[in-house]
Amino acid sequence: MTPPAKSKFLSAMKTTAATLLLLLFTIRLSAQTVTPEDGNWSLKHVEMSNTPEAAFMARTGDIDNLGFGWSAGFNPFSGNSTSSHTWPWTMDPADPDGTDRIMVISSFRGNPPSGDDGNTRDTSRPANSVRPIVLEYTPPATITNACLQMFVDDFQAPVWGSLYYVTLNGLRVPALETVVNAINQTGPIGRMVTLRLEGDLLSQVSTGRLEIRIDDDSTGAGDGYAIDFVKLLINRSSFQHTGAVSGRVRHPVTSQVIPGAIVRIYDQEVTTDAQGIYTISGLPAGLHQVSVSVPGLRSRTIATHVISGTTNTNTNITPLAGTFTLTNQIAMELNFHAASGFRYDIESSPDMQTWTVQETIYGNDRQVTKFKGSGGAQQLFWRVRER
Ligand SMILES: [Ca+2]
Ligand SMILES: [Ca+2]
Ligand SMILES: [Ca+2]
Repeated sequence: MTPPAKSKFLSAMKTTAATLLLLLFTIRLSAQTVTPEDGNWSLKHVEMSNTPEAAFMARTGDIDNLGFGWSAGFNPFSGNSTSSHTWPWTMDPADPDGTDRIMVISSFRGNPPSGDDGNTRDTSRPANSVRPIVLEYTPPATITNACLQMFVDDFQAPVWGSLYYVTLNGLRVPALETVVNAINQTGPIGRMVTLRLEGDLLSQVSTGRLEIRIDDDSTGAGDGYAIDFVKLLINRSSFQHTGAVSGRVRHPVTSQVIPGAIVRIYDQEVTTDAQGIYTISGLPAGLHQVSVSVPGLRSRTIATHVISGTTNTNTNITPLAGTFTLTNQIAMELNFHAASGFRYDIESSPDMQTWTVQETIYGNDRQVTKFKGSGGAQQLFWRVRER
């Protein structure tokens, strides 16, 4: 008996739907990424030995861009930023605590001093509370070096005025604080941070449990962020994605180039050449801290990024001046670097003995130029003091 046309049509539709579902399932399966250095990206927790990168690797959190997935050809380990994604999103309850979820800083009380981001505006407590991320693993018997990588999303301290602190097993991690307080992710985009664990932090690695907390308990800023995954490498062999950083070191007061300054990124240290220029290559991709030391000046740290296969040529860095007397000239140009978090008093004196504050400048990581004249008939001396 021939089935009626309508039933035939329904049957054909059912077959098509089943084929489509099967196709979608196949695409999903084939889209699953497995690499020798990271294993199966969709696993929520991974421990591996003798990868191409290190003797031991542990990861908490799947590598899935908070569940949004990666665009074609994008590699999260390259050091590049992702494109923007939507927010908020539905959390996967299977994801490890602290990963793939929006976390709004705990000092936020609804009255942000400098505005707020979408993470803060479109989510509420307690669902968006900060959660620490815990990485548990069985560590190898001998640990000589360790590297922590995190894929971070939507950190915007320069925009909203947040001031993050980072702890690892309760210990402050200044290098990571430098990075997360400097990056402006201009919204919901992600990028990897690469941190060398040394000293006290390295000794925590042997405990087999690392608890990472990132929060701001002081500013009340309207800033929320997210972490895709945290990855630990112990006793590395070689990084799969490396790049270089170069820049120039200048004096904070005179702006002249400084030869012989010591610049340090990750586990490498170089000195600047006669033109004050340094280059460090073979660095693991990701956001990093750069520090500079010059005798007679205070060390300074800033953030930079390393992108696989490229050289980031603009990482210029100026050490801090400390308390200094600038000059005893008449009618001169005061030119100095005003670092964030410092106050600068511009003072004058008729005799280099008694100084009077004429102007105060609050540093915002910028170069300041002031022209100061003589005192007419009376000669005036000028100085800048960093407080
Ligand atoms: Ca996930
Ligand atoms: Ca944010
Ligand atoms: Ca994830």
